[in-house]
Amino acid sequence: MTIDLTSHPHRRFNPLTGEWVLVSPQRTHRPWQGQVEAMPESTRLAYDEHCYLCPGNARAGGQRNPSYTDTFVFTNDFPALVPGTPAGALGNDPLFRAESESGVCRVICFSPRHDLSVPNMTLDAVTRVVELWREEYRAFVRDPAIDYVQIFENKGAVMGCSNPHPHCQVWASSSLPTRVQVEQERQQQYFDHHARPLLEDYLERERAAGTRIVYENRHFVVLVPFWAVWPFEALILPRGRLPSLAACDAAQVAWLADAYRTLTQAYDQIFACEFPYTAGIHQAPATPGEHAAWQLHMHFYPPLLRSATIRKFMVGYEMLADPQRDFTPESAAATLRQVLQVTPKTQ
Ligand code: H2U
Ligand code: ZN
Repeated sequence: MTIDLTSHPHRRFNPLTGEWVLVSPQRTHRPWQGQVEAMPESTRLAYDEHCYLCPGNARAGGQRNPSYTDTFVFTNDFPALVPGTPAGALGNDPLFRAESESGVCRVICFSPRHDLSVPNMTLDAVTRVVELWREEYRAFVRDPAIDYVQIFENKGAVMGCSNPHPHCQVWASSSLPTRVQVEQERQQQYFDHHARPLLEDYLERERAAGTRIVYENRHFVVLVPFWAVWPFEALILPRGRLPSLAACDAAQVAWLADAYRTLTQAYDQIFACEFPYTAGIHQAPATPGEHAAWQLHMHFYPPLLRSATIRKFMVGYEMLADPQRDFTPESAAATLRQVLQVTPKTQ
């Protein structure tokens, strides 16, 4: 017997991570009397003299930013990883394992404008951000001490972002982080069986189904994954083989910027607010080799559920058993498609 994904509780499997999500579409009308987030601030100045990321200002670490005019990258003044940590481990005790880790943490300012963010920057400006990601990744591929480069953006105070000035972070590490390792193993297993990248096959199936597609351009597709956990979780996937940013040509960089900007514009329309999220790129390790099983992709994990002030919490059953959602990924995709028809304003 087949199942009715629109009205019956069911579990969905994430082939990238091996995790399940519980979907309970029958529950979408349950009452809510819980926490309401404070409304995010809406008016910001183009330049804030107290901001440590604005051009010309002093940072918390004491250094002064140049008077930059588009993007600006610097080494994090309070880095979680530092280069040249002496190699070492705790020994062979399986119950108390520890290994040294080294790396580099960088901060990328997207724009000199304190009041902008990706959805209201120009396409050219967002393209320069993605170009810089590619440059950073390529530089770390040449560094034998670095095995992985995690690029991520925390947006909004609700996501723990310390400053509204548009920026992201780059953490380059000497080993593969756990989630990347899991995705690598699962993509490799799939490739070993099917001789094709998992995410390339997945995208083909999604495009045939159509129900979870949000937006497509020449080189990228934005969709709500079948296994989405966060209410408006999304994935940007390349059309065709693309293991990493290093393999992107100029056109792919620009179209990735377009997909990133378009999705965040849609997000801002859902609840008419600056939609918070954590987003980041997963891609092939920064090590030599073809990495044929890998397909670059960008995850978006936004917490808002029902309004600019009501978020989803990952607590209770989610911390102890499986993540759970009420409305389906298909209905989230339909909402995103619908709001995309409203023209957003730029800069
Ligand atoms: P968020 O993306 O979570 O807001 O973090 C901003 C980073 O900027 C954070 O890692 C760094 C912090 O260490 N930072 C500096 O490197 N210099 C500063 O003057 C302030 C913040
Ligand atoms: Zn600023």
